[in-house]
Amino acid sequence: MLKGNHNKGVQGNRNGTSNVKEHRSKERLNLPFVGIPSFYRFPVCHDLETLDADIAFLGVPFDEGTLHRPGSRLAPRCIRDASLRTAPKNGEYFDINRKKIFLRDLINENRIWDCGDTDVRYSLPMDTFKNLSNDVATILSRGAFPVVIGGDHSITYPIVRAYATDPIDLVVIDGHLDFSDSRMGVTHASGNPLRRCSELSNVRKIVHVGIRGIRLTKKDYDAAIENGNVVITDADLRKHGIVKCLKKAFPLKNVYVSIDVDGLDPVIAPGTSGLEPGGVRYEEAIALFELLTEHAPIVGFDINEVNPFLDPSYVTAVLATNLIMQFLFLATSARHWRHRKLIPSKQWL
Ligand SMILES: [Mn+2]
Repeated sequence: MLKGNHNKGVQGNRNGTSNVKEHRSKERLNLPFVGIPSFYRFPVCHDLETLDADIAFLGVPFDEGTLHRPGSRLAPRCIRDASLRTAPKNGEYFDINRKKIFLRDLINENRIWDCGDTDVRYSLPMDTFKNLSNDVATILSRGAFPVVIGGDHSITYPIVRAYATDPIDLVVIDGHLDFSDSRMGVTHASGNPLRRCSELSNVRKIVHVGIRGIRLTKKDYDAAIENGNVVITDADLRKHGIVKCLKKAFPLKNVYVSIDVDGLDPVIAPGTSGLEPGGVRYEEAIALFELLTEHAPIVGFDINEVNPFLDPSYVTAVLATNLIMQFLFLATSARHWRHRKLIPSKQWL
């Protein structure tokens, strides 16, 4: 009974039928459920050595560092899918809050690419980390800004060690410090990445935002304070607001931003393994991006710990797609964008 009017050569009408002319048009609607999903439908780069981009998306489908419920290995694919809802229309984004168009030139000049996923050597996490460091160093060597989609939070250390930029300051939204040194020989899981980063000679300051919960040990907290980290708790945010809290950590330089979605309120980010009541609100995360991008050049970004198994509603993946884009809107329109220092560590090339 599917008798489309186009078969009869009749002009389209308001009954929802198309006409011949439109049917033959090369223009596509590319609805979110149609086609091959790349991040936000950006073009796909199959060979990092030939990458010619300003911004490079990289997936890391790895969750062998998860303490509790695994599944974040499926986040890059899920976030690609969720991002199709927010793929740019007409080669640009319009932000209603700021009444401003973003990313137009970068999109129209093909400066943003999806570089696929780091190759995961399953059961060999250190080999996976080597692949990840190599991928990030290669992206940096091509002059592109990496946007990395995890994976559990253990991926942040192999990313940061791929930089030779000096100094680097880390700003991390997270419910936890992730500053554990070693537990029964475990040193590279999702609870360790910022401790490992602190051991890199070019990492200067670490700023934790959204810390809360009752699982934190005093030993890890004392170690973070002794290292000079700035710890902004959930209670600090409620009492003083994000602006005042973050300004305490200034000045910062060459900022690397890492977002563990468990840093956000589980009410808006239920799909993650490390749930903690309370936490950073969406508006506070955006305000943090605003402050940071106005303050200093940004050198990299990752978002991690989205677990699609724990969130069939997709709300956490959609949150991630919005956070990524809001971050890119602000970073690319900031005056510091052109001064970003993307220097790869030769060790990982
Ligand atoms: Mn974390």
